[in-house]
Amino acid sequence: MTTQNIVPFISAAAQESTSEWVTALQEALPELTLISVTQLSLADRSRCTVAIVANPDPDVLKTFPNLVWVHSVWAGVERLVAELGPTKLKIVRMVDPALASTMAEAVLAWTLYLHRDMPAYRCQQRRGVWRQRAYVPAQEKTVGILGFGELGQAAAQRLLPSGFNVFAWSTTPSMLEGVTHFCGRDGLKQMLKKCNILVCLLPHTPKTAGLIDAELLACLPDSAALINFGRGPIINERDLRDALDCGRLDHAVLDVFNIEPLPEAHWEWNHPRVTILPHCSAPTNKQTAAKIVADRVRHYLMEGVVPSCVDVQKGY
Ligand code: NDP
Ligand code: OXD
Repeated sequence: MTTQNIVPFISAAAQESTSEWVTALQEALPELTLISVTQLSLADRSRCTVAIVANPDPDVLKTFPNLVWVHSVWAGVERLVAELGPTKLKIVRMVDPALASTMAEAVLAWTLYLHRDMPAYRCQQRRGVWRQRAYVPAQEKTVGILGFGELGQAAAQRLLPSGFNVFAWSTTPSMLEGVTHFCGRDGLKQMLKKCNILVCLLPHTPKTAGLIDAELLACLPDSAALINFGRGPIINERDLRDALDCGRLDHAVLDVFNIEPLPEAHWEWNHPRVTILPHCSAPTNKQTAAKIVADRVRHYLMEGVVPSCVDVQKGY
């Protein structure tokens, strides 16, 4: 086996998930040998310039002195960026249209859940209450999307045909037809005033950590709701709890948390205004993802071209 024929898979995840990834990647790269890091000697490791990773232990990455780049099978790479610190190693993250489509479906599903008052009807059912609530058409509701990258744009494209007004907030203005765009903190406050449902699809970076705080939550109209599919630390947890406790925020659908799995004793589990999801809004499809990774690794090994990378200064 020559070294350029070996592509290591480096993961701190459970053995079952590692084996599934190695199998999917091996099928997508039949001309190369995919190997879990545990099976590679130090000599083999020193000859690798590219690796495929899933939240790897940074100490294990250090046993690969000649790595030029790693391809993360995760879309969000904040942990890898933080754990590596200043580094010359290039990080490529997962961008997969199938993942974006799955996320867009989740955004539509949970937007409709909130729009059609499902948490309130569930609560009425528990109490044996037969009461029709006022129906407000989607055309009279605004969904605001925080973060308008691969996932935010796919979500907007799924929301628009259902009739919602769609607003978006990001660093760079986007030109997606039918979407009203906002930038900057003032722009965000302006946008929030109109959002009945706020969807967070931001990456977790030093600038977004704790971004959604009491001041911003107070900008939302009465009975607004929040969906967080980005990362837990983007929402100030204490401010979220206060807003839910006093009913300023009607409901929160949370898929991502400061600590995952969410600890058993955590307040969010039993809060009547919270719906908990176990980081399942957009599971990666290993087959489609493996093909994307394979194309990039193959192109690099043949042409020496490293795909477009995460900006480690910005953190995404
Ligand atoms: P992208 O990098 O494509 O998009 C990120 C967006 O956030 C861009 O529009 C960017 O703006 C914007 N943004 C970043 N920082 C700021 C800021 N400080 N102020 C304003 N806008 C900002 O990422 P994706 O859409 O692919 O993914 C987003 C996140 O979703 C991931 O980082 C991950 O955390 C999460 N995720 C969650 C999953 C789940 O199952 N819950 C699954 C997959 C991803 P600009 O481009 O203009 O700089
Ligand atoms: C994520 C992912 O970043 O599932 O959450 O890829």
